[in-house]
Amino acid sequence: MNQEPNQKSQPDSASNRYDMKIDDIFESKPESVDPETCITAKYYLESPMGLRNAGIAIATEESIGTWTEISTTNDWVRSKLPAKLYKMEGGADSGFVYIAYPLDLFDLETSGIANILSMVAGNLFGLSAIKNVRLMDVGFPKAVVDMYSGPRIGIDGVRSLIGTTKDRRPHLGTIVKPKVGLDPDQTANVCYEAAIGGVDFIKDDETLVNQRFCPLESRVSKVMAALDRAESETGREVAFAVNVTASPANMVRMAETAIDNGCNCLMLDIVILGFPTVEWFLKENDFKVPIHMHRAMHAAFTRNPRHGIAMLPLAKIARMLGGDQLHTGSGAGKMGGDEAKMMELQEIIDFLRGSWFGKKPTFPVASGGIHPGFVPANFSVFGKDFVINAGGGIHGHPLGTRAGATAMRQAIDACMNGIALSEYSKDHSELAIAIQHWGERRLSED
Ligand code: CAP
Ligand code: MG
Repeated sequence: MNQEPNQKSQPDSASNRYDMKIDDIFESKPESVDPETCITAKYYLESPMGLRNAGIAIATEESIGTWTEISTTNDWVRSKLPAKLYKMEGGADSGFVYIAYPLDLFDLETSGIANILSMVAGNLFGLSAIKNVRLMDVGFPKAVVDMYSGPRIGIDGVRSLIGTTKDRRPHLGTIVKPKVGLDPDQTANVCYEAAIGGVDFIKDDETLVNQRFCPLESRVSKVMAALDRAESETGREVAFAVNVTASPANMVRMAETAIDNGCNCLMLDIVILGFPTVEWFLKENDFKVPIHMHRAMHAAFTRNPRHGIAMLPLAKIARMLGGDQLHTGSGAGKMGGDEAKMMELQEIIDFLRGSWFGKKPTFPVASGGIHPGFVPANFSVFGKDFVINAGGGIHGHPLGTRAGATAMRQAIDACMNGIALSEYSKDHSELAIAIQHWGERRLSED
């Protein structure tokens, strides 16, 4: 229900401390907000001061106001820079507010994503008069999106690397497990087994970088040699995403080392790195390999449905900065969730693969607690254009990694052919053993 801000009634005390005239902040006609000249943000909030005053507080705090009247604002500031509360949906004390931040507010050239986040996701989370607030979505105009490369390789590029341009099936990925501890030779052996078993993609786990027990240079050269050996037997290239999450100077050095040793994919833990570092790394370097974006730490602020930052804004930033693959959450797994979570997931998937100011699409990655029995549930959410990752779901197969990868491929093939796992497993033993071991999440129509 759209409740137009009522300009007549005076806001209560909580908001009129802000040094703003009401018409500075309210855009009473949502259609008059020009999305080409603003960054827009949608927030869910709960506040005893009411939806409208809470929206005022955010718009004011994040643009030109503060908590009290000040004598130093001038007419130019008031005319050019106020953020505008332009739409509200919901009840008196909770619901959604939409705020437009004029591009003139930002330092897009030198500060970039840092400055954007300092406004649309800054102090507002700590405003004491707002009980809960969650950034649900952010809208970037073309002028902002054009400042970034977006995915350089994109879904089609990753598919042509792996050789699935024609059959466009989901890519099968795995994470070397144990997540840390294997030496380079042991890591290479796990990768060889997974490649022979049928994976398309292997990644370092998010906590493995260049530890003494598995130095990056040695790991990459041995793994790539093992994958070359597997390719000579299977005819299939496998991408290996090397985690280079580190301080900027070390990231570049490690990425160069990885590339020099044949690496064909780089992985960044984007939340841990921080978006300005990701922005810098991808703007200053083009390693000409897919960039796999892991989102470890995201749950610190994406998980609570009433407070924090939803995954959709992170997904938009990730694609804009240049992520070729992005972890999105799974349709079933250890980090899956309820109906609302599934709706959010669908929105993220649709965005990543949708058209967006000419940017290449980003491969959504389903991961976390996935095993063959969970493939149909993920397939029903993601369709074919996604990467389905299984770590424990491959290396925990009773017959080992190779059989685990084969079982996952069999589950994918069953879904591609519209055959229930219970049927398909009758003549695919690795799948049958996996289902016996972990069970399966049946779809209602099975
Ligand atoms: C999966 C994983 C990934 C999670 C991250 C892990 O391993 O390697 O980091 O998928 O979650 O460490 O949990 P398993 P998300 O397959 O063994 O669970 O993809 O939701 O960001
Ligand atoms: Mg992991």
